Order: sequence, then C-alpha cells, then structure tokens
Amino acid sequence: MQQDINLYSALRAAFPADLDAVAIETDSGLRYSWRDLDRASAMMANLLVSLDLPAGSRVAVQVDKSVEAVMLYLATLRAGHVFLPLNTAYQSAEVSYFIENAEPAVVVCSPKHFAWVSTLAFKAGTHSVFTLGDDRTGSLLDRAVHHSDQHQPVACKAGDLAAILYTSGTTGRSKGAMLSHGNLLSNAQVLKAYWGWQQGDVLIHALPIFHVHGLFVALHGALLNGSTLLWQGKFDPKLAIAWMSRATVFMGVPTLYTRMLAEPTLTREATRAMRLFISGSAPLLIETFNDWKTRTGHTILERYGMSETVMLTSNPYRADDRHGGQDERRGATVGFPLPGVSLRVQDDAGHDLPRGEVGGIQVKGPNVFSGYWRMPEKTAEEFTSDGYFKTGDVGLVDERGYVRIVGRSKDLIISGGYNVYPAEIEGYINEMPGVAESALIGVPHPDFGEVGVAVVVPKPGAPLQPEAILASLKASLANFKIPKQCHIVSDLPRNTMGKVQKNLLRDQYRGEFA
Ligand code: MLC
Ligand code: AMP
Repeated sequence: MQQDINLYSALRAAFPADLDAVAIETDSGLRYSWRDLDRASAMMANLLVSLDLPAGSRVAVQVDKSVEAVMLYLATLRAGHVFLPLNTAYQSAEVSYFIENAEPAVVVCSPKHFAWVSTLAFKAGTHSVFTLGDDRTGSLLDRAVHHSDQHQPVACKAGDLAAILYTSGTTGRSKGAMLSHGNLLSNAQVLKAYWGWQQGDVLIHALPIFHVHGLFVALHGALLNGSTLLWQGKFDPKLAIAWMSRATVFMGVPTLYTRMLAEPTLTREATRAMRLFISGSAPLLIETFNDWKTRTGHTILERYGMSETVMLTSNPYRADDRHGGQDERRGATVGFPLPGVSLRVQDDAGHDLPRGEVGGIQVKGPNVFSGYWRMPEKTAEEFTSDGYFKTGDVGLVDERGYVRIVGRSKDLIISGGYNVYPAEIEGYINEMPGVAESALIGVPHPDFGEVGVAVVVPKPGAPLQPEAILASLKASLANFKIPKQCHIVSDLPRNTMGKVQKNLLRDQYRGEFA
C-alpha cells in the first residue's frame, strides 16, 4: 500500500538512535555517520530551496559515484524535486537529449565535464549548473556549506514524483519512467520484509547509483533498515570478498558474481558471515548459480525488476509453507510475484495463459510507475485497458508458481547489467558513409553475459573497415554500447516479409566469445 509521506522522512525514521554510528564506510577509508547524511542532505536541500524553483523541478545528475551524490539524492527528495540520474558513460549527444527532454532546473555534473554540460544545459534553459567530484570537491558543496543543516522535508502525496529514470525504447528515443515517492517506498518496505532485513545487517554496495538496482534496491534497503553500507566507488571483486567477513548482504548483477568466482579468495570461510546474496538486472546463468553454491555454500537469491516498476518478483528468502512447504531459491527462475504485485502471462491476442505456457509478462501493483515523462501515447501503448503494464519480457509461471523469463519481445541486449538497444546503435551505423544497412545482435559473453556484435552491409563498392565503424561509434556513444565485434557482410538474412532474421545471425555468431 502507498502512504502520503516524503520518502526521505520514511528513510530518516529508520535511522538508528545513535546518529553518530557509521552509516557509510568507503573504500577510501572515509566514514560518514547517520548525522552526516541528515545534516549534509539538509544543507543541499536548503540550497535547492534557495533557488526558488517550482515544486517537482527536475535535478539531473551525472556524477561519479560518491556518498555526496547520495546526499544530493536525499536532498532532492527532501526538497520535493525530482531526481534524474544519468549514467556517467553518456556522452554529449546522449546527455543533450535527456536535458532537452526533461528540462531540468538544476544540472549537477563532474567538474571535468562542466564546460560541455553547462553549455548544453544553459542552452536548454536550465536555471543552475553545479559540479560535484567524487573527492568531495565542486561548486555544489561550496554553495551548500553556507546553508542551514536543519530542513523539514516537504510534505508529499504518494503520487508525487520522486525520480525519473530514462530507459531506451526499442524504437525512437529514450523514455523517462516517472516513479513516485509511493512507488519507491512501498517497494522498499515490501523488500525489507521479504528479504528478512534484520538488525546488524551490513550491505556491501558495489553497483553504480544511476539505476534502479544500486540507487533504489540496494540503497533504500540499507537505509530503511538503518544498516551500515560498505561503499565501493567502483566494483572491486577482491575487496568485496575481503569485506565479507564483516558484512551480511551483497547485491549484484551476474557479472559481479562471475568476476568474484574468478578470485581464489572466494571460499566458504570468506563468506561465512554473509546472510544473503542477491542477483538481478540480467539473467543469472545456472552455471553461476551452481558454482556459487559449490564454492561458498550460499544459494544466490535471484529477483526480477525494471526501471518502470522497481522490483516485481523474487525467489524466497526463507522456505515457508505458503507454497506447500516447498519454497526454495531456484536457479533459472526469478521466483514469485512480490506481495502486492499482480503478475499474469498473456498471449498476443490478450488472453491469459495457464501455468507453463510462454507469453508476455504483465504486471500491476503499487510499485508500477505512472507513465513516461511527457509521452502519453507511449504510456498508453504500454498499459492494457485494465491497467497492467506490459513489461516486454517473455516468460511463464511454472507449475509451482515460479516465474521464469525465457526471452524478450523488446529488441534489447543486456550487457553486464546495462541495457543496449540495437535500434539506437543501428541508427548510428546506418548514418555512416558507405553503409547500406546493419543489424546489432546480442551474443553470449563469459564476463558481460551478453554483448553486442554489429553486422554491416556496405553500399556497392564502398570500402568499409570494421575498426573505423567501431571508432566512429566510440566517439559519440557511451562505452558499454559499443559492439565488441563488427563484421562486414554482403547481405543480411531476411524472412519472406523482408524482416531481418536476427535469430540466424545470433546462431552464426554465438561462438564468437565462447
Ligand atoms: C564496461 N564496459 C562494458 C560494460 N561495462 N561493456 C559492455 N557491457 C558493460 N556492462 C566496457 C568498458 O567501457 C571497457 O571498454 C570494457 O568494457 C571493459 O571495462 P571494465 O573495466 O572491465 O568494466 P568495468 O568498469 O569493470 O564495468 C563492468 C561492470 C559495470 C560490470 C562493473 O558494467 C557495472 O557496474 N554494471 C552494473 C550495471 C547495473 O548496475 N545495472 C543495473 C540496472 S537496473 P573500453 O573499450 O572503454 O576499454 C535494472 C533493473 C533491475 O536493470 O532489475 O535491477
Ligand atoms: P532496465 O530497463 O534497466 O530496468 O532493465 C529491465 C530489464 O532487465 C527487464 O525488463 C528484464 O528484461 C531484465 N531483468 C531484470 N532482472 C532480470 C533477471 N533476474 N533475469 C532476467 N532478466 C532480468
């Protein structure tokens, strides 16, 4: 259920009584207390208030991971504005689109990017541009320090916007998923109970904080439990394992698990103090699930979610008798719909499918977003007439009630937990001189799970070089979107309708990184 409360107030209420206890300890040895989080976010909130912006103004943030960036997120919630986090890998063409589309009143960027980001932002009508480095530098902190460390969070309705997360579309431009205070808080409360968060829990936070997984699932989980976070600016498998003797919870995308499995220090002894390992954002291979169990004795809990919905399903934390006493964490499944989430599988004609049959996964619940920012038609297309959100994931509910994801109806590659939309990359390649057409496909990769491979057809007689195509993409796009391989071919396989048969290309190139 959703409550009319500012998300920050709900998180603040869970802070421990001893505000001088350590809330966050970083990999560079810094320690921040709960009082530090409260006071610094109050100062930043007061800075935002001093700008006299309309309620619900967007605060777009593209900065390296730091505790101060968390404070800025909390400050934005407190002040009743809308947090818009951006992947640090995005380059100017990508950032330009987000700024023009979201029209943020405030933009916060890394000091090293101030020149180009501020040019874009002021052109788009942004009121203020601040900088924030990952070493406690930048104009945001310089300005915030002059403001009071007392701030009363703005009163909120459950439906008031808290964040906008951009997610690329299979066609056209990225869409901003609008998430409310109620969406985020209700999901965090459900996960707190479902995953058995308990006193004394300590979370290893190793993910970026510009996506649902690191920003909401991991951060809210710890804050709502008053739990200390061990904070990595960038994922370091050796350090994560070393920290496990004094932590209890770890959350990661599958790549983080495979990278830790490659470390000889990952043993039963090293993980003895740990209570829970959670994986999500991309499919966890059954080999990884099994290897982890063999090496550590722990069974990874896999869950499933999206930017538009936060968390939807989860394997059980503890076996209970809701499903005939049979509950356990099962590899290659994403578990059961979370309490409050209604999930169904439908065929293309809009009929509900029985257990065991594969179709489109649809969901409804207090966690599901209200729509895409300023895109009412796109929003309408993605919801059914009875209010279910069409996830674009294809799967089934098995005979025991576990949800299994078997594919996607959206043309999407998930690489190391980041989404790459082939349509966007193909659009760039097709604009290059000498290119007739192209296809981007996802193939298995031992580290990233899946990576993009570009298959390009030249115009007659055009001398195309794969390296030149990749270099040209690198100049404009975020690094994780760059295909890991490029092939020049004479034509693309098509079906009788003229549609490119990506499945045949995938079969042809699937061994590329095996
Ligand atoms: C980095 N590279 C990637 C990549 N990450 N390529 C493809 N896919 C990725 N995910 C590129 C780098 O630019 C570099 O290229 C080369 O690959 C090697 O980089 P690296 O140093 O090995 O990568 P690293 O910086 O260590 O990053 C890997 C990673 C990171 C796995 C730690 O990708 C990561 O943090 N992923 C987590 C993403 C995440 O949080 N997803 C949650 C989404 S929320 P070059 O050419 O520059 O050398 C969501 C909802 C839900 O999906 O359910 O949770
Ligand atoms: P994003 O748009 O970044 O939020 O990515 C959401 C997508 O990630 C979902 O629609 C799924 O396709 C995928 N995803 C998330 N968790 C899992 C999981 N455990 N298994 C398979 N796919 C997942």
